Amino acid sequence: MELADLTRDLEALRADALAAIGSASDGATLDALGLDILGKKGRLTSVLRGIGGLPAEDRPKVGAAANDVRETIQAALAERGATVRGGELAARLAAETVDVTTPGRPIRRGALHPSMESMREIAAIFEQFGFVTYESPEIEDDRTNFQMLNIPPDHPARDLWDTLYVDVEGRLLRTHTSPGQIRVMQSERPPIRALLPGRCFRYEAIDASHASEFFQVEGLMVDEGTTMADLKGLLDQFAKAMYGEDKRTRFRPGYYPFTEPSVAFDIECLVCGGVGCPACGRTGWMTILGAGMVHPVVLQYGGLDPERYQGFAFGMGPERIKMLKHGITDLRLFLENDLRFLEQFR
Ligand code: 2NL
Repeated sequence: MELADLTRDLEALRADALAAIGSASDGATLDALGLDILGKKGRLTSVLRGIGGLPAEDRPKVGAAANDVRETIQAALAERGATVRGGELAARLAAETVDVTTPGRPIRRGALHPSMESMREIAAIFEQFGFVTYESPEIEDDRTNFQMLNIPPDHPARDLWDTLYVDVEGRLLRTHTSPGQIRVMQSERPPIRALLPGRCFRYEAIDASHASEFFQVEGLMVDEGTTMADLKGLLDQFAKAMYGEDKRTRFRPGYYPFTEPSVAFDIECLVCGGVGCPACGRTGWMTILGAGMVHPVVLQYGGLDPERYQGFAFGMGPERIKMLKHGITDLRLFLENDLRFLEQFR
């Protein structure tokens, strides 16, 4: 082996390597080339194997030339590497771009049923007055649903609540949420401020204002020295919060077996403002709920001493509260689940 041959082989390797590196188009090819040329078992190593056959004085020259070739190739690998890897990154970034300005896919949200929404609106107002919401069973016993509310078995008032019975002796579907208030009185100590929303059931001939299933929201307050004036003030604030601060309200006499005295609570007609129109039967007033002072006998059934405690109670239909607000004239719309009706409350 001659010095000239080795030098020529080295130069050939350099030229060949630079050409291959120059035409490599991706990082993986460059990595393979680097290994093939400069690796332990690479082409440079095999060229240098010939060094052993050279005269001793020629060996350093070949060593220097080999180092120069190695550095040139390393520099070319690094430079080409920077170029192709930069291109690869740019291509990947372009391919994986997320357009943050693309409008999102609309999510179809659920909405509360208007009966539920109405109950929540009512509760939100009374919660501001310190009322706490309770729930109680839909299946009741005759005693709690009727007798403890001063409605004995032969009382004519039972005609007002045509009852749906269940297959268990003495059990029925509650006709109002009042039995829940009895349970609250039995389990809590005054001062009591309870709100009781819930589903009620009656055996009714169904028409625009009667259904066999409906909701009721009842309120109960019991404390020492509670008066009718407290009831009027509270309901007046409720009506103003629900229908507008400018609305006038009134009590007129009513009858419930569980309250004495009993009242109907009216608000000035939301359609005519009190002048009189077909919507209010030309009276100028609309009844929004019934109320009264809790009958002493009912307080006693609730475990409270009527000599010490007085209370008031009120009950309303959440559907009716919403019907008055929106001029809806048929209660059945709340039960039919017709989307054309429900969608209007989204
Ligand atoms: C109405 C009228 C009312 C009550 C409910 C009640 C409950 C107890 C004692 C006394 Cl435990 N009263 N509740 C009182 C007056 C009226 O509801 O027409 N609701 C739709």
